[in-house]
Amino acid sequence: MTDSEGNITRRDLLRRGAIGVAGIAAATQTLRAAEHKLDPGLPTGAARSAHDPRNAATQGQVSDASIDPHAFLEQFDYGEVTRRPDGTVVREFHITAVDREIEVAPGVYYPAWTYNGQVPGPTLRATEGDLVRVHFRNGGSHAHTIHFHGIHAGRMDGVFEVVSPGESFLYEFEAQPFGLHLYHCHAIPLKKHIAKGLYGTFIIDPRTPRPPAREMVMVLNGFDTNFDGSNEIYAVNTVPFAYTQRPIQVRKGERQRIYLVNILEFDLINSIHLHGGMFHVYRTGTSIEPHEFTDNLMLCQGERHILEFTFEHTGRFMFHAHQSEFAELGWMGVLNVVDGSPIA
Ligand SMILES: [Cu+2]
Repeated sequence: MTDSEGNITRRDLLRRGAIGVAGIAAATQTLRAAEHKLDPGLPTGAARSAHDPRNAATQGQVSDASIDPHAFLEQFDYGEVTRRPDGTVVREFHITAVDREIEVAPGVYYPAWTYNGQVPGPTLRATEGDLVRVHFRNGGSHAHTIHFHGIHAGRMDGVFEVVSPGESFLYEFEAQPFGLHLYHCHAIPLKKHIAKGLYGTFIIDPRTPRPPAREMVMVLNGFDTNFDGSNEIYAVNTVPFAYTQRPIQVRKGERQRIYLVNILEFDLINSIHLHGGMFHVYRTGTSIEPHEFTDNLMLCQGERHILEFTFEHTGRFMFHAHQSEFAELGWMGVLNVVDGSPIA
């Protein structure tokens, strides 16, 4: 239960069925909370499959996450749309930075900094050539910005024009190039402003749309719940094991398109491994031709790619970080492939 210095390690906590520790007292409290949430019908120490979702390191459900991980998968914010006389589409988005405590695992609360109260921030979506206008208001207690990846003027880059609490800024640029981008705060210390939750996905669709598919956004993130400069929790879309406890329903024969963004702080690399199928990789989403066909992909910080795959078999298939430690601390999910009418 302790390391050579007598401290509880995150791995030990994991084995005991809890994560998130701010000192031993808090850890003990967390363990008690977790024990209360254990399934009473399970015999103590009974041998269960290591992959049984009930063996996940968290038990029970979060009740106050900033997002519903299942709804978030398919939530796209296209903004308020108007058209200029020359036909240009204008998309207006409103984003407010808000300090908010969120429940990142059952009983584990994290004092996040958020865009619009949620982590990740809303998934913004435009089409190549649109005029994007983002009305940013800083309702938080620290200075923030929004730095968009993509092509735009220096003043719109969200680095040097820092927005103080109570102030606003209008970001305006043409959406280009098409691809899978992201946005995040660029105030310093950068590591802190990102790790606290100020990030989101920014999709620019090509003028000629991609083929029909079931589309999902997966933001790979984590939380340093004891502020020691490393993550105690790893997740897809904030809530660890959300898609293990409740698998994502997928139709056999239907094309799946994942917008995969790695915004994990503290760990230099992250990865995704898919079971039972192989995926095409469109690196940074900036090509309509795939670059690679694989079942395992590594992503550095800020790297993001579009993945496409179609299941040929029904059944439950895991997807997870291939760093086993990340998987066991929350970055793990299940796709439940069923027969049905594919849409593509
Ligand atoms: Cu910030």
